[in-house]
Amino acid sequence: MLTRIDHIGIACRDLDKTVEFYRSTYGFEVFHSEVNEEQGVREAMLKINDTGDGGASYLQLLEPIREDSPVGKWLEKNGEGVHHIAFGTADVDADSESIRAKGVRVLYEQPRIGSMGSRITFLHPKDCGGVLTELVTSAEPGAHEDH
Ligand code: CMX
Ligand code: CO
Repeated sequence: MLTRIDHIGIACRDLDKTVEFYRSTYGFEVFHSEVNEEQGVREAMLKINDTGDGGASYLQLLEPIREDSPVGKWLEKNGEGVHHIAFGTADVDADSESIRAKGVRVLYEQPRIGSMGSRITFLHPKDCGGVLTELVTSAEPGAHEDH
């Protein structure tokens, strides 16, 4: 069951500058940052609020580390802006299978590793009204200490 908006993914060309915009404009601080080689991004997670399911909602600021990555290609075509939304679930495997059974293309056979050791998959934007949609199951508390 999908129980929260886990994050909104925002594509940018300069992560440090974008982090500074969110800090100076809204007062949001970086909760966590990392490079995800497989996804081709350098990213910062800004925690906005806790959620009723025990999780939290974030902004995920994304700078491509390769031009031919999903975010690199998207930036080239669209410029900076909202790239995807992500729903949180306790069981990404079950939810991706049930959504796949409804005829929506799930991009990965098995979930992959996302921010902070989470497990993630994506639904094809062409099957979701033009919205690239991610499903996320957070790592167990304590599984990823690198905040
Ligand atoms: N939102 C909405 N539509 C998108 C999109 C996005 N973010 N990215 C691509 N599309 C659309 C394109 O506009 C294009 O539509 P048209 O054919 O009408 O022009 C179509 O999808 C195909 O786009 P493309 O540029 O040819 O790109 P690809 O097919 O190579 O890749 C996708 C598209 C969704 C398969 C790829 O972006 C992907 O695998 N995404 C999942 C991984 C990802 O986004 N990782 C970065 C974030 C990591 C994280 O959140 O942790
Ligand atoms: Co994301």
